[in-house]
Amino acid sequence: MGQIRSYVNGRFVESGRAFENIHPADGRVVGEVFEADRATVDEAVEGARRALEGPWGRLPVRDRAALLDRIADGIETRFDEFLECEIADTGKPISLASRIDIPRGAANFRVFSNIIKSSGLESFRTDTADGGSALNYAVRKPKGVIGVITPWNLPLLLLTWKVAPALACGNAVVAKPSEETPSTATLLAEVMEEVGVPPGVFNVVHGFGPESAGEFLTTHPGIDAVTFTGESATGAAILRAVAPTVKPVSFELGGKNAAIVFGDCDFEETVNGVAEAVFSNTGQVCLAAERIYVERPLFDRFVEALRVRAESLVLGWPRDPATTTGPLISGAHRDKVLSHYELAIDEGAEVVTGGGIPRFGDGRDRGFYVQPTILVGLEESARTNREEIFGPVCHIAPFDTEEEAIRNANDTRYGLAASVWTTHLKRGHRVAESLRCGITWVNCWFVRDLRTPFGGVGLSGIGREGGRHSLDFYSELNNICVKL
Ligand code: NAD
Ligand code: 6OH
Repeated sequence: MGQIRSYVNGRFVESGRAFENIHPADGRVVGEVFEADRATVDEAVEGARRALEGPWGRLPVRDRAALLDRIADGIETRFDEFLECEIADTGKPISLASRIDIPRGAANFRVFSNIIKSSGLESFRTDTADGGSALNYAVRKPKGVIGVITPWNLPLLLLTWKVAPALACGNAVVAKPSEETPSTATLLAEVMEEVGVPPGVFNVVHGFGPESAGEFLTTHPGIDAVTFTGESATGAAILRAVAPTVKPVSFELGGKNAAIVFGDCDFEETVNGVAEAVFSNTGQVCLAAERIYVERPLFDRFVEALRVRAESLVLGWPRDPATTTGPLISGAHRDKVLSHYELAIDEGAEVVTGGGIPRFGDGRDRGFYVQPTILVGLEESARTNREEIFGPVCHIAPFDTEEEAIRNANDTRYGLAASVWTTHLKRGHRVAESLRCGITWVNCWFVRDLRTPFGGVGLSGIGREGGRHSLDFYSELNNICVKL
């Protein structure tokens, strides 16, 4: 995207400091990002506050919804540019970005346009002491200026997942995308401008977390709520930052997700599904399965089938339609993933496949690829089974009873997602319900209905978004009690 500027109060602005935007497939510099300083963040927040006081704050719901539809149209009109930008920033395969990332960017706006149009609220008729009655009903109001902070793994998808409901509820937004993936957020700002979103309603500030745009946002007294997706440790830092100004938060954090494979599963469907859950987006998905538990009679056959799957992945250039697996996001993240591969070996793991860096003999050797990796043989207590790795890697362990599988799956401080693979109907329901997490799939993975609650327990987050759960976070309810 060349030079990438923040979008503040309806203007694209530069600043004195810039950092490089690197293409993860070959380490090439593909752009320069101007870092927002404190004054720029102040200007964004002030612009957002003014927008709330202007016509945006009085816009009828149907007009807000129509604007969301136009934003979705705008993303679709510029689909190929969004695709190019997402690929340049992340190195993810075109097959993935064109199927998931960009379409979901548009879908998030359409879905919340529909949801806000059709949402209603509860009312109660209340008996009063004088023998009469009162009518209670709630009205929904915007929360104010929402700080949106998002990660690099699904940049447009995760940004719009928060921006769409925030705007649907009538808020103004200051968004800080990840420093690794600034481009699609900037393109989204262009779309907002093109379709007539008033200045100040949507702002983008580029930069890092600590002592940069992220922290300027979370500590800003003019920000009314913070919604964040990213690492659990960052969530903890943000909680500390918002404490003095008591801002509400919505957090979608890390995961160490389990997949439980029973002997009665549909084998082909399960191997396909688990391979997707482990390796898609090069394992850089908060919902990815990193701990696989397989009923003992099926264990050897399953490990072998997943090995064949892992070895057939195509680690290619992002624009090659045949590529299934891109690089990791950065050299630093690759170092982290490789250190986990080494740790697993130190802990006594047997490496079924992978474990290192692939060699290509071309520019990809300067990129951040790692081999898809399968590990077996570790204790449950090993760090490899405890810490989120966020790469194309899983550990597979056998189990003997349903109780043991549930106990192991739940033995984590995280609790985002899980999957259960079985053709036994009652068992599917039973096991799903006994797992301590926010999202459980049975015989599938990452099948999304945007009306459903999405979020995690424990280290995996605070609150739920999706459908009316998003409306509840992005608005304040005012209960009105009328004596009749
Ligand atoms: P990260 O926490 O390092 O960064 C996320 C965002 O927070 C970035 O925009 C970053 O600049 C900003 N940030 C960092 N420190 C900050 C601070 N002190 N104050 C304010 N902002 C700050 O996460 P990441 O490395 O970009 O993404 C990977 C992590 O995100 C993984 O742990 C993954 O599990 C998690 N994740 C979770 C979900 C989910 O829905 N639960 C989705 C995607 C990613
Ligand atoms: C995390 O990496 C994936 C999160 C997915 C969503 O938030 C979603 O709405 O599908």
